[in-house]
Amino acid sequence: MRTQIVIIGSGPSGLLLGQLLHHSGIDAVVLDRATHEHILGRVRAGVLEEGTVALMEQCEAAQRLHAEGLVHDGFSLAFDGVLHRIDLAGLTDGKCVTVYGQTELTRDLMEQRARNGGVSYYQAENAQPHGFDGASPHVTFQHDGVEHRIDCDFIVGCDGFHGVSRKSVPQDAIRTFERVYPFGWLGALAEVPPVDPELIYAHHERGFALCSMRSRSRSRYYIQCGIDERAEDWSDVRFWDELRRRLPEQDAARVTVGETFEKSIVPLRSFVAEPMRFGRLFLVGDAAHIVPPTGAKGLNLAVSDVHYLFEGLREFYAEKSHAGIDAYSQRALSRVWKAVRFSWSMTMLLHRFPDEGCFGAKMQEAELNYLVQSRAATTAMAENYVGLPF
Ligand code: RFL
Ligand code: PHB
Repeated sequence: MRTQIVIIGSGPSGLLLGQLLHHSGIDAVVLDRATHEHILGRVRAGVLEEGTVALMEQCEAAQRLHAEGLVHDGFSLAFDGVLHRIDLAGLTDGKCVTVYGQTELTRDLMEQRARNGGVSYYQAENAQPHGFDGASPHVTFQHDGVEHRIDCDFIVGCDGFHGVSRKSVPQDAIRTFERVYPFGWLGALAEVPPVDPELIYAHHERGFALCSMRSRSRSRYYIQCGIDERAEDWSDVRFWDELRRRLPEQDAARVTVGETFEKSIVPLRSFVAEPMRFGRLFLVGDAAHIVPPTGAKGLNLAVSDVHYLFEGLREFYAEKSHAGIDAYSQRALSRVWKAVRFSWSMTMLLHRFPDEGCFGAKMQEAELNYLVQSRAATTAMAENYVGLPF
């Protein structure tokens, strides 16, 4: 079999790239080792930047997002028993974010791909990119017990942090940068109205907490926890108690409790692989970089990578120009590092770092106070949170 592009990974970045290519008449095959039910069972990101919404519109997949997504023009920081609202729109010339679950965005893109007759292989085993350092790249994999080989012009690794694409690159061709944080996030969903119409990021001596949502009737909450803890050890009673202890009293009193589901613990990490192109193989999204979720940047960064790569590939096929694909890695990384910095700084500001002692805690307090008193500092936070342009 032959196609123009093989995309390894059917998460949001692989599917979005597939749709954009389809709209430009460029053929792509998408492979994923998981089933599509498994992919749609994962609870992940919730906050979309305007650039992400615009790309969903560009591939005509934004109808449900516009109907069901919640547009937020602000969020709150909670510390010292008080909520401080960050007026995103007021500080950024009217920019907002949209709260719409990654699961729903992925479902919209999957359904659109199926309607357009795009070729996808789920449960593709042992996918392996070959020959990307020369002129004849191809991907091999097994599906339903049958060995497949797809020849192509380019291979795109959209296969997440644990995928095969980055691992296929010779060690001496890639450089990685990493920071692992000494805690995790325990996340839970509950079929209860959110405590506040907007998100609350809470800094507390017991640890960080985040109040988010999926709709006006479904809440998504996170609390900082130990890296070695187990979700099973967190009963609903313990979870709600701990969440409320970390919020200002009057907000804690507004929390509606209920049965939680999808309780799980995620580690927090910053990671970047450079470059993001190796001959005819490109890395996109979590395959190339990871940010801690504190800044709500991971999915949005995957989408800006898709934008740069799509523009490069479109130019390559329409104008026979290599300029866009040659610039891909440098353009993407320039935005990636800024989001890595922002996510790191939000993480450092809001979490409890047991090893940093009293001095570290005082520095966080001083920074939080400065942040909410200085329009310049709040503007910088708002500008990064709504997403830097791409
Ligand atoms: P994905 O979504 O991980 O998809 C990769 C796909 O590749 C497949 N795969 C393979 N397929 C074939 N062969 C192999 N060898 C393969 N190995 C893997 C996998 O099955 C999968 O389907 O990567 P992608 O597309 O780059 O998307 C990235 C985002 O998923 C991620 O950055 C975000 O979820 C991060 N994130 C958030 N991002 C935001 O922008 N805003 C948020 O509010 C936000 N909150 C979050 C988050 C991530 C979280 N977790 C769970 C880490 C909150 C959390 C709790
Ligand atoms: C979420 O709703 O899952 C979410 C929101 C904001 C974040 C991280 C996760 O910063």
